[in-house]
Amino acid sequence: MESTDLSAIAKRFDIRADFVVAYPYGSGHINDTYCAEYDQAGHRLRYIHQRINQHVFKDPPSLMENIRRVTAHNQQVLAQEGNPERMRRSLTLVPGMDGQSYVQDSEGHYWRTYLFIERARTYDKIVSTAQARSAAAAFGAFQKLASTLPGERLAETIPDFHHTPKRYEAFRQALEQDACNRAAEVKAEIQFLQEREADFAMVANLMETGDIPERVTHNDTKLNNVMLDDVTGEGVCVIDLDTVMPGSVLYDFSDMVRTATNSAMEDETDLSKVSMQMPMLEALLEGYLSTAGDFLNDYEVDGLGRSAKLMTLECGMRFVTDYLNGDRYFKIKRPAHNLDRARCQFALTKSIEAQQETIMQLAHRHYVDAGISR
Ligand code: ADP
Ligand code: GN1
Ligand code: MG
Repeated sequence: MESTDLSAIAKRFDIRADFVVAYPYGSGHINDTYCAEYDQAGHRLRYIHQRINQHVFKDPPSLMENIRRVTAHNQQVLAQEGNPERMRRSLTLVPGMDGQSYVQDSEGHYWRTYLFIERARTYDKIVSTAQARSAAAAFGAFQKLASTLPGERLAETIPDFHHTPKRYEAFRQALEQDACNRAAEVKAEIQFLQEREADFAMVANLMETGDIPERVTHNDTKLNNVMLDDVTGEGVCVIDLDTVMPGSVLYDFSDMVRTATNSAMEDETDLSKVSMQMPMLEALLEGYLSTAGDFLNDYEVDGLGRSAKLMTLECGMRFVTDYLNGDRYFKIKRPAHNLDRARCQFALTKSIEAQQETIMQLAHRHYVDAGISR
């Protein structure tokens, strides 16, 4: 999109500054994100403008209502705590000129604007255990803040988002339809998934019985959805709130494992480079339990290790499903991108499986070490 179009969108938000320039920003797979620079009486300010992906999110107004409630609640709690950095610690929506949390353009697309979190950045690949600890502590703190959200149940912005057995059903349908004649290319992946069918319901079943409680969770805790401070490396702000909705803390922890322990990029094609790095997982446990440990029940604690691989497995399955469907969901940068991503996730799944016993021991030890009493 041209920056001239962006300037028309920009005018519709309540920004007391002159639009200067806008450019595509970040490496998210879903929304169209732009960083826009403004001049406010000689001072350069940045904002994030985002066009919501309506193919993925069918009901943007209720999605925006979720985000409005969650961000307002977080800001309120941080203000009550007297946090001097509260505007950096939680996303802040900039309303439209009409006071709404979004604006709609002439083509019917929904746009929203956030204050730009300065002096912090996201990472597509982990560099240090300190980063894993900080990211996990920030996601745990986010869950804790969300646990006091007042009002009715949040809308499910994508129904059954992490219901892994239903994701497998979608995979099987895509395979049956084989809309792009790609099924022959994914024989190894089909077998890989068939061999693991018994694992798919490990969280869904316990949620159905109520042993694992439904909580307000983030549901997309990939490493590049948390901003780390440029100087201290601390987890400053959790972003990408489109999937904040009812879920399980185990989805959040398991997705951290997927993105923060991988020794390679999400789409690495040299699979010999892909492995689950145990020191990163240990740092995730430490960081997560430091902020979220005191509200977890026994099933959740047990599940941290047990379901460590689930989101890696599920995400790989989603990538291969999208490949079969003709790449209609995730943004791609090359023809077989989704297949590469899937293969990388499955290689990582195998690496997690190979280290499962140690993961269970570590999870237990860290929980005891955290000295959490209930
Ligand atoms: P997507 O849903 O497509 O992943 P995100 O909301 O994660 O979109 O945004 C994409 C990228 O834009 C992020 O990874 C981050 O680098 C950057 N970003 C998003 N919101 C902000 C913000 N408020 N301040 C600074 N950078 C941001
Ligand atoms: C998408 O929006 P982004 O890039 O942070 C996806 C996640 C996947 C992830 C895989 C709404 O996350 O569920 O795990 O890609 N988000 C949605 O990288 O589907
Ligand atoms: Mg994102």
